[in-house]
Amino acid sequence: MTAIDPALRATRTTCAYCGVGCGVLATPDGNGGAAISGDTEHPANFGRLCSKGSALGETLGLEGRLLHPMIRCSNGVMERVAWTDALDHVAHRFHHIIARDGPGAVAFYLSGQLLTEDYYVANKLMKGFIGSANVDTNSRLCMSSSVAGHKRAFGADTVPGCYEDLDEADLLVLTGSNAAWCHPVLFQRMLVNKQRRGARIVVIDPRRTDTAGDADLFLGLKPGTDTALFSGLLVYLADNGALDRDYIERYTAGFEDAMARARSIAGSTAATALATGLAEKDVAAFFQMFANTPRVVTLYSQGVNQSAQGTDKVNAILNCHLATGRIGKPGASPFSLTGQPNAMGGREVGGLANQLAAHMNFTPPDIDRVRRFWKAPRIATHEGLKAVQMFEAIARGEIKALWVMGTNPAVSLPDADAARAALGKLELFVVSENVRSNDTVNSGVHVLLPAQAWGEKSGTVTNSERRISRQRAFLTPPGETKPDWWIVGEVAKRLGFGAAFNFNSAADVFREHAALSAFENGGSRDFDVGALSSLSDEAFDAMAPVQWPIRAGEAPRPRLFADGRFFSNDHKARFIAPEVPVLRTETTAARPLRLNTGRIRDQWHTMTRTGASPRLGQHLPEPFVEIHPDDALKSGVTDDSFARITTDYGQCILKVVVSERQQRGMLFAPIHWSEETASDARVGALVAPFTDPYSGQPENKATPASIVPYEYVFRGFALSRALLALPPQIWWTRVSVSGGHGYLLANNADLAGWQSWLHAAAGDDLAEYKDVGGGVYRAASFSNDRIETCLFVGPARDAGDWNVVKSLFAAEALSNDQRRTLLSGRSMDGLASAGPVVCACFGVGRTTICDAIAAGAGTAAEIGARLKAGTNCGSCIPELKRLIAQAPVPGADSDQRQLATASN
Ligand SMILES: Nc1nc2c(c(=O)[nH]1)N[C@H]1C(S)=C(S)[C@@H](COP(=O)(O)OP(=O)(O)OC[C@H]3O[C@@H](n4cnc5c(=O)[nH]c(N)nc54)[C@H](O)[C@@H]3O)O[C@H]1N2
Ligand SMILES: Nc1nc2c(c(=O)[nH]1)N[C@H]1C(S)=C(S)[C@@H](COP(=O)(O)OP(=O)(O)OC[C@H]3O[C@@H](n4cnc5c(=O)[nH]c(N)nc54)[C@H](O)[C@@H]3O)O[C@H]1N2
Ligand code: SF4
Ligand SMILES: [Mo]
Repeated sequence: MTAIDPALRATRTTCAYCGVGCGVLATPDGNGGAAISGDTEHPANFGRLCSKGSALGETLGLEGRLLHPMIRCSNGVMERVAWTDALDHVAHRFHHIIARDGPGAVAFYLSGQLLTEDYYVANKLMKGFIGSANVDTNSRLCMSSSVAGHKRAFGADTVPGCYEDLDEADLLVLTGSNAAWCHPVLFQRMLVNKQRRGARIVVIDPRRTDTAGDADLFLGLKPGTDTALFSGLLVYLADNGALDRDYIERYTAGFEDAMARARSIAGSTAATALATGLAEKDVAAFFQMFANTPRVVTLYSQGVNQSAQGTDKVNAILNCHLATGRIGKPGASPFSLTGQPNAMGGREVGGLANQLAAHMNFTPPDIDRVRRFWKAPRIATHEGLKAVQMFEAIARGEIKALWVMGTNPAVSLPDADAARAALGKLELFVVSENVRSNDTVNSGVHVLLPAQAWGEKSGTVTNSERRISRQRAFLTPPGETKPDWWIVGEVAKRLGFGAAFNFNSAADVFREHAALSAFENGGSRDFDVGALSSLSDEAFDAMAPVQWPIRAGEAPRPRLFADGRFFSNDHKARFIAPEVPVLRTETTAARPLRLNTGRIRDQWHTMTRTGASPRLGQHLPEPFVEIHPDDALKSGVTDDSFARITTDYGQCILKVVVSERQQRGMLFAPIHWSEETASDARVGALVAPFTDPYSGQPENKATPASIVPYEYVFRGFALSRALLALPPQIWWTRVSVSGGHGYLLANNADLAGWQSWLHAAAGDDLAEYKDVGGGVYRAASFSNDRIETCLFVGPARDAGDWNVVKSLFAAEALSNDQRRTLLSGRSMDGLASAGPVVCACFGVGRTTICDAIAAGAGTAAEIGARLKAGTNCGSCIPELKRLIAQAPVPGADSDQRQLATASN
C-alpha cells in the first residue's frame, strides 16, 4: 500500500464498484497514482473498504487505456483522429440513418457505471430529441426485475429502507445474494449487528456461499423456487396470526387474490418443502423466525432478479413485507441490493427503455410534462427495446446504428456469441470506453471515443439506499479523454439541438436533472431532488452524501411507506399474485445439469479494471466451474482437472473445482473472463437468452448444461513484463502479477513447440532446462538481473510452483543462488510457497493460514494476530472461518479435507 505524503491533499470520492457506494479518500501521489483509504465520514462505510475498494490505487495505470478518438478507415484499420472529426462523423452518420430509416433504427446501450449526469444527457438526447426510446442499459441484466416488482407493488421504483435498518434488524434474510463477496462492506455491517445485538441471519441460495458461512440457517433451495418459498411464507403468516390486518386493510389492495394464489402454489409448510427441495424442518424454522421477528429485513439480489420469473420473485417477497406492515420501519423492510455504483442513478434519470425520465413513464400526462420541460421537438411516445430484444433487432438488421457507453455487452449479454455477432452487422457502431481493447470494441467498432475513467470523471452516483454521493476527480484526465456527458452533448449539438445541450459542467446537468424531478411533482412522484436544483457550482463540489427524496422545504426521509402512502393512483400498495413458478427450460439426458453464473470476491465484471491489480489477481486466478462430488463422479471429472461445459448456446473449457458447497444437479461458473483474459472462458456465451415477461431481465442462473472431462498433456505458466502473443491451440488465462503479466497454460503440443515459440517471443538468450523424457521445459530470459520472460511447462502438475516463481519474477534483482534455483521451479531457502492467496491485502496464502491453524489459531482474530490476514478490509474473513472449520481433526481422513479445501 502506497504511503501517503501529507503534503498532498486527499479528495473525497465514491468507490468505482458496487452499489454499497462506499466513501473513498484518494490522495494522488503526483505520478498518476493515488493512495486509497476509506472515508470515515461516509455513512455507507464509515471508513471500511473491501478488497476491491482497497485495491483501487492499483487500477489507475494507463496501460491499455484508450486515450484518443479513433475511426475505422476504409482499409479496416483504426486510426487516431481529432475530436471534432470523430464527433462530426458520429453526428453525420446518426443523422443520415435517422433520416433514411427513422428514429427506431438507432439505439444507445448504457451502463450503471456511468454517472447520473452522463446518463441524463444520453437519455434526453435519445428520448426527447432523436425521438426513440431505444435507450437501454446493462441495468436490464441487473436490476430490472426489482424495478418492475417495485412499480407493481408501490406504484414507483422505490427502495423503502436504508442501511441503518441492517444495524437495527433482528433477522436478516438474504436471498439470491452472495453479499460476503458482492456487497462485502454491508455484509460486515450485518455481521456486526449479529455480534453486538444477536441478529440472526438466514441465507437462501442453491449454493453454500461464503455468505452462508455466517448464517444461522441456510436454505439450499432448488433454483428458481423463491416464489414458492415466499408464497409458503405468506400462507404461514396468515395461518399463524402474523398478519398486520390493519395495515393490509388501510394501505393495500389485492390481498385476497395474492393469498389465494399463494395457497395454490405452496399451501403448507410441507408443500413448500416439496416445491423448493428443502427439508420441512428448515422451512418451518425459517417461517417461525420470520413470523416471530417484527424487525426483519429481506435482502435480495441477482438470484432473485436474474430469472425468467424474477419480477414475480420480487413481488412474492414484497407481499410478505406488506402483509406484516414491515416496510420502511426501523429494522424492518424489503431491501433490493443494487449491483453497480450507479445502478440507482440510471433508474432515476430513466435510462431504461420502458421509463421516460425522472421516474416518469410513457403515459400521456408524463410524456407531455417531460416534453414541455425539455422543450423536446420529437419526444418518444412509447417504450423502446429492452437489452436482449435490442440485440435481436440488431441481428435482424432493424437497428442499424448503436452507441455503447460503459458496458461490455459482447461478454455480459446472455447468448453472448450471438450478441457479439450481431454487433458485426451494424452500419454504425460507436463505443465510448476507457480501454482500447475489450470483446465489444473488438467486435468491429467503427468509432472509439475515449471517456474519462474513475478518478478523472466527476459527478454523482446513487447507492442502494437512495443516497446520492459525489464521485470527484483527483487525477488529470490523460490524453484526450472527455466526460461521457460532454461527448453526448457535443453530438447533440451537431445534430442541431445545441440550445438544449448547452451544459458546461456536470453541475449544470445535475441542476437540470434535479429540476425535472421536481417539475409539476407536488409529492405525486417518489423521485424528487428538487431541493438540489439550485445548487451553486461550489455547493455541488462540496455536496455531502444525501438520500432522496429531497423535496424543497421538506426534511429528508431515510425510509418510506411506514405511513402507508404509496405512489399508485389510489395511494395504496398492491399485492401481486405471482404465476406458478416453473423454470423456462427443462434439463434433459443430453443437458442433465443447470449452469448457474455469478461473481467472485476479487474481480469486477469483465475485469477491465480489477484485472489490472496484481493484488486482486491472486485470489482466484483461473476461470473455473464448480460441481458437486456426486456429479463429478458421474461425469468423470476430477478436482483441478479440466472440463468442457456445453449448453445449447455455446461451450467453455474451465478448471474443475469439486465441492460440496455446490448442490447436486448444478454447476456454477464465474462471469469475469473474456477473450481478453482467457482462451475458452466466455461464460456468457453459454447462457440462454430467456427473459422475464415483465422486466425483460434475462435468466442468467439456470441454463441446462452438460459437462465432460477435457484432457491436456501439459500444464504450465509464463510470466512476462510485456503482453505475450501465445501460440494457437492452447488453453490460457491471464492475470496481472507484480511486475507484469502472468499466464496459466495447458495444451497438448510437444515441448519442441514450446521451445521454439519462446525463442521467437523472448529471443535466444535464455537460461533453459529441458527434460524430454520427463516432459519438462523451463526457461527464462533476463534483463540485467531481473527476469524478463519465463516459461514453465510440464506434465500435469509438474510444471513448477507458480507462487514461488511469481515472487522471483516480482524481485528487482535475483541473487546468484536464486538464479540457479529458479529453473527448478521449487521453493528454496527463505522462499516457501504460501499457496494460493486468501488475504489479498497482505498476500497471505492458504498454506500459511492452514499452518497457523494447525499451530493453534482457532479463530479468524487469532489468524489475524499471527499473520495480519483479514485485518485490513476483512473480505477474506468468511474464507478464514471456512478454513478453520475444515481443518483436520487429528486422526480424520485426509482425503475429506482435500475435497473441502479445493473449493473456493
Ligand atoms: N466481487 C464483486 N462484487 C460485485 C460485482 C462483481 O462483479 N464482483 N458486481 C456487482 C453487481 S453489478 C451486482 S448486480 C451484484 C450481484 O451480487 P449478487 O447477486 O450477490 O451476486 P451473484 O453471484 O450474481 O448471485 C448471487 C447468488 O444468487 C444465487 N442464486 C442463483 N439462482 C438462485 C435462485 O434461484 N434463488 C436464489 N435464492 N439464489 C440463487 C447464486 O448461487 C449466487 O450465489 O454484485 C455487485 N458486486
Ligand atoms: N451470465 C451472466 N451474465 C451477466 C451477469 C451474471 O450474473 N451472469 N450479470 C449481469 C450484470 S448484473 C451486470 S451489471 C453486467 C455487467 O456487465 P458489463 O457492464 O458488460 O461489464 P463491465 O466489465 O463492468 O463493463 C463496463 C465497461 O465500461 C467501461 N467503463 C468503465 N467506466 C466507464 C466510464 O466511466 N465511461 C465509459 N464510457 N466506459 C466505462 C469498462 O472499461 C468496461 O469495458 O453483466 C451482466 N451479465
Ligand atoms: S463494498 Fe467494496 S466494492 Fe462495494 S463500494 Fe464498498 S469498497 Fe467498493
Ligand atoms: Mo449488476
